[in-house]
Amino acid sequence: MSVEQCRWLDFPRIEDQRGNLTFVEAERHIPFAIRRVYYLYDVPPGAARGGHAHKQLEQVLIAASGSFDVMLDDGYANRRVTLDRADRGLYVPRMIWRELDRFSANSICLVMASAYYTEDDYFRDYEEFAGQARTP
Ligand code: T46
Repeated sequence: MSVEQCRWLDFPRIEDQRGNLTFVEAERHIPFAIRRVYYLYDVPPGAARGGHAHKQLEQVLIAASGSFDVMLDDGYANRRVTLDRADRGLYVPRMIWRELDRFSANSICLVMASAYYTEDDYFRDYEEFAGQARTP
């Protein structure tokens, strides 16, 4: 996997005088079958989340409110992106280390995931992850 395979997904945005509406349709907008949805909220100023990679899990992250940064690392290269639009998702494939920080006040990180939660799917040690990522 490469950080270049992390990509933006643009969702429909319907605007009217009452505000905006964005919808996400499973097979149409998300490149995997959604098995789980979770969200990060009430993140205190200066806090960081993530700091791990997944062996198999694929995810789409959305800044449903506010903004935050995601640092993506494939074991060779890294890339930092800002999520600040509720109508745009970031697709993160398996075997990408991620770290989330710079959460704005009242931000919400909404995540759609390809599998149920299991701790067995996590690399929580960077060197262990990088060793595996660099193995041909
Ligand atoms: C990711 C970033 C963006 C569950 O019980 N079920 C779940 O679905 C999740 C995601 C977590 N948990 C438990 C596991 C830990 O005891 O909640 C606790 C905190 O999880 P974690 O430290 O992994 O949270 P983050 O915010 O560092 O990472 C999460 C996801 O784990 C991860 O896949 O990409 O959000």
